[in-house]
Amino acid sequence: PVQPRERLRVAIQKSGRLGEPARELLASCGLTWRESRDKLFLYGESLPVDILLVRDDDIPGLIADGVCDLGIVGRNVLVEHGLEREAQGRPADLNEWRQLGWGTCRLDIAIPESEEWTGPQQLEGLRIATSYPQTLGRWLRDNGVDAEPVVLNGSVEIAPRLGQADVVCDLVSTGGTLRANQLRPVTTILHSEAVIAGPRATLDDGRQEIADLLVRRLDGALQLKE
Ligand code: PRT
Ligand code: ZN
Repeated sequence: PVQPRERLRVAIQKSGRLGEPARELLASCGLTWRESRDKLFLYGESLPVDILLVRDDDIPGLIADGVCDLGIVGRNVLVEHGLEREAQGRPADLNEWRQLGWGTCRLDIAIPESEEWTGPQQLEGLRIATSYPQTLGRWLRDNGVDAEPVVLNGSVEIAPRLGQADVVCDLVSTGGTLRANQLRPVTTILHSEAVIAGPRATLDDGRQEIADLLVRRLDGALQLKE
């Protein structure tokens, strides 16, 4: 069991694409902080809210385990976590408290440029390189396609050239990376953006009130941006 905590803990990406905008968003809610010596923690000064700086992939697990209360993470990571739990026969534990409108990208199937696209059935029996096997697996089931996910944690786009896979299922924003690898996107399986991830259940020890306050300020900050 997790120790009682009176302060809210929010997990955000330490570096990467979502780290800086997440800090800016929290700052726009009036949160000020000082950095821990090891640079893993930002101690909130103006509100009882601390920030934990982590790899994005760890954010859903940290919330699920009760180590953190909220997180700012891509929907792609959150959905993959939920489907993974489902595959283990466990109930969904997290959901999207808010969508933030930035960090947008698509999880697309991409095939070699030279090939025609006739539809999902074309993927039957093929090897598909991806970092999102659960999300891909759901889409394949929904489309009645039997294909073989090849799980890679980086450099998904070069897998076809290396002969590791036939096609890919990867995140796309400008499409430049796919083009550079002679691949073209043919269908989108998930539309993603940064979201506030939180537990479905109410928080304990007075942290729900702090979370409500933070989310109210977030809503205000998001509205100002519109
Ligand atoms: O170190 P850590 O594990 O925290 O970071 P990371 O390297 O796993 O993640 P990072 O920082 O690359 O991405 C964090 C989140 O940003 C993702 O989970 C998405 O929600 C979101 N996001 C938005 C993207 C992209 N756009 C994106 N284009 N994440 C990755 N990409 C990659 C994509 O995988 C591909 O390699 O960028 C390349 C394609 O970009 P284009 O512009 O060439 O199409
Ligand atoms: Zn990551």
